[in-house]
Amino acid sequence: MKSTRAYAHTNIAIIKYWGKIPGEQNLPSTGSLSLTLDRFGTETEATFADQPADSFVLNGVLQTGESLERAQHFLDVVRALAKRSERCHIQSTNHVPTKSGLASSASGFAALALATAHQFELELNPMDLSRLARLGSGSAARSIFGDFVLMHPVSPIDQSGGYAEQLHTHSTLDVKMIVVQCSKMQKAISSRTGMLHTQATSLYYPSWVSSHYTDLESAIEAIRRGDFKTLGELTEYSTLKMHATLLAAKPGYWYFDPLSLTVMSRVRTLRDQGASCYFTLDAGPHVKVLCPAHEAEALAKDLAQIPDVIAVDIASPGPGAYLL
Ligand code: 2P0
Repeated sequence: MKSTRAYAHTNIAIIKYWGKIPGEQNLPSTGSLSLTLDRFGTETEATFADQPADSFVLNGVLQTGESLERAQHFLDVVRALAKRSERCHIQSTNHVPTKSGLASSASGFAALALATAHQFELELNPMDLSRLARLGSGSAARSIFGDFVLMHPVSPIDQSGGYAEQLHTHSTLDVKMIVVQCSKMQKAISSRTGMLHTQATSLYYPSWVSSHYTDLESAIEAIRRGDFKTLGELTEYSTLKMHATLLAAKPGYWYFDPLSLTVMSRVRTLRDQGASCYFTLDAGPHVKVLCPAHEAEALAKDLAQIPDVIAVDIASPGPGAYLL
């Protein structure tokens, strides 16, 4: 097989993942629940290459340093699983701003997992493909699947869990996610660095971990019932709780900009005026707004009028990762 190409969409967590179980497995300390989007994603091609080490080109730029090392480490795992030794050239294009809190590592490692698993002829079921993607990036485990996705929490008894699965419901919810881009800057603190710092120093971290399970269960239940209001309230609750945990680290830090706060305030004002819309914020300044599909156009139009907003896109629930 000469090369394999795969595409994965980004996903946005409704109930957030933040923090890791110590060890090499990149196991999350919380479960999470996300929506895979039909906008934004990563296309990746894996090719066997007669060269001494793996190479990695992202958006046309040959990668070095940490970015290359993460890809090489991931390929080492795939080679070990496949009991093979070929080196690879990886070519990726992010159709999403990189390192800005728009989950480029989620789509990036999901596409890399799918492309390399096929390239090395690994026969993985979807759950194990999700576990493989998690080794690259926790949120990538969710981008293997489409629509609402549950990342199972890890059991403290036997460490089972740690893989994602599409949430099979017959929900009547018809939602959109409006992505409001608030900055062109790349984030200064990577999610990984931020998580480790938070769990090492934040006064609120133990409560963050112990309270997530209830949020997760309540959100799943809300989706099943088609209860958008409860799901929206939990979306804001989880993101604000996560960011409060970061603020309570030592030193505290944040990913939002003044513009992010302006957008979040506007979402609350629109809600006071009768709209159904709830914000969420990840490890970057962009604000995502969950809303019923029929309200998306009007809300997006309103949010686009906020001065300095860079772009507003309406995303629908999207598919899981696929081969091209
Ligand atoms: C999430 N985020 O649930 C949370 C909310 C950002 C904020 O997962 O270290 O890039 O590669 O496992 O997956 C971003 O963290 O971290 C993330 P690693 P990842 O979407």
